Amino acid sequence: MRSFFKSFVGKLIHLALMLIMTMSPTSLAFGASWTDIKQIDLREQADLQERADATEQADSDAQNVSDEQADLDERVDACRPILVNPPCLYPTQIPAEPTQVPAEPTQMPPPPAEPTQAPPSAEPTQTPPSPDDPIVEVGSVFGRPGDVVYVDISIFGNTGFAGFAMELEYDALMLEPLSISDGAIVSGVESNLREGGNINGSMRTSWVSMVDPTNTIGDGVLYTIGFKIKEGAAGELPLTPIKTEFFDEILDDMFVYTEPGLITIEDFIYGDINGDSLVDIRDLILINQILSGWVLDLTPAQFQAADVFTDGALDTRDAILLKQYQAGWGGVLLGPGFRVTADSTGGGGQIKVSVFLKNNPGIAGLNFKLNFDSDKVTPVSLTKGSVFSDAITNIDDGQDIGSLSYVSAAWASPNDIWDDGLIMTVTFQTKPGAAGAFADFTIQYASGDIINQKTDDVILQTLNAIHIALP
Ligand SMILES: [Ca+2]
Ligand SMILES: [Ca+2]
Repeated sequence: MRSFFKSFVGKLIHLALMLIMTMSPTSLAFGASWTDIKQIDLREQADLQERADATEQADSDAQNVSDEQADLDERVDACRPILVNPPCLYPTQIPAEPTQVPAEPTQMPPPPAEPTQAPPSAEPTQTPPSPDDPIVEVGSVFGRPGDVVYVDISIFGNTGFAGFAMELEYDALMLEPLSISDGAIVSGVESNLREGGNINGSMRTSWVSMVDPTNTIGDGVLYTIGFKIKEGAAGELPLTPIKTEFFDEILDDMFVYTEPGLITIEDFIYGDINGDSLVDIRDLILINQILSGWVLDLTPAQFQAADVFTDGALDTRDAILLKQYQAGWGGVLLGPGFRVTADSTGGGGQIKVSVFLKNNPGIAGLNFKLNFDSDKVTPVSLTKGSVFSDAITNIDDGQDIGSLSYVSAAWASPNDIWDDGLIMTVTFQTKPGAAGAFADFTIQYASGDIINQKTDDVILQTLNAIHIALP
């Protein structure tokens, strides 16, 4: 086809030249010179050549298209065995597909693996977290910056255990654990606190019955942690059990339901009327201004702080108490509280420890412990005072008072009582070899232990008898 076209064009050029050559010079005289004709001839030749080239190019293009089609056909044929898989027509996508295909199967296996992993972890967690199981409860208490508060970790609904391990999370910026002591139902609780150093917000405790490796039964306090509330602490500080394991004597899990605790920081300090965290002469000036009828815009917290003789009114009794406190009188309590005194003037190696209630804001129910160091002293007798005189103590059921590790008192009434005064006096005998040693007598109670008739918590400060030289 191409060669035929070429020869045809060649013949046309030859005929044109012959025609021009046979024309007479006269016939040329009509309008064009010989030179002109020559130029026309050359232009025509160029034009013809150009067309020939274009034809050749078209021919070449057609050949290319034909070649590409053949190539495409060839690839379609190559793809046919893979059935309908259009992307394989494109060489760049062909490698991509196969690499995606194996990738998918490798991604697929994990999902079926997960469901098989889930059931074993789901099974143990489904059983324990129910209040119908034995409950391990972290106590909740109130306190102010600078106070030491005691938090009980107790068990209820105990089905019997031979060992346990617990991890309790607390806010290390706000709280500093100072002590850990055994509760009523186990002794010898170990803790990372005993190792010393920074335990950094995670207190670990463990206990294994070394004496008798059988189940320990009964409900009560496992151990008690003493926390110091750091200066600047505020708000509610959670005490969260993050790991709790109990095992019985045949080494089976005893699943327990855990209840976290809370240390609530009181948002005012009795006597600190201007709220600068200090009770000083500035507060005394303020109470005098209040009593003089100055119009001061007191907030509810400032009013509560000023009502140090807690009767719901600001009067001369509050001012007198604040002045006595400023003057450094011993045993002055600003706001409601327990005051513990120790008197060893009776001789005979005995010391009388008395618990008083001061600035009573109205109490309808109360339950507290008087803690003492049972290595150094033994309680020998107890007499009740004028306030809560019908309270029940832990010796009223006939227990041997000498075997107690603390003295507890509980009292309840349908109405608030407002009396101040002596609650009880416990006489202690110094143990042999402990004379001259120092002992602490401290009050302990938790949130919910002291309430008014509206069942609101009543917060009592504690002025404990600390560092008492034993007779
Ligand atoms: Ca102040
Ligand atoms: Ca008052």
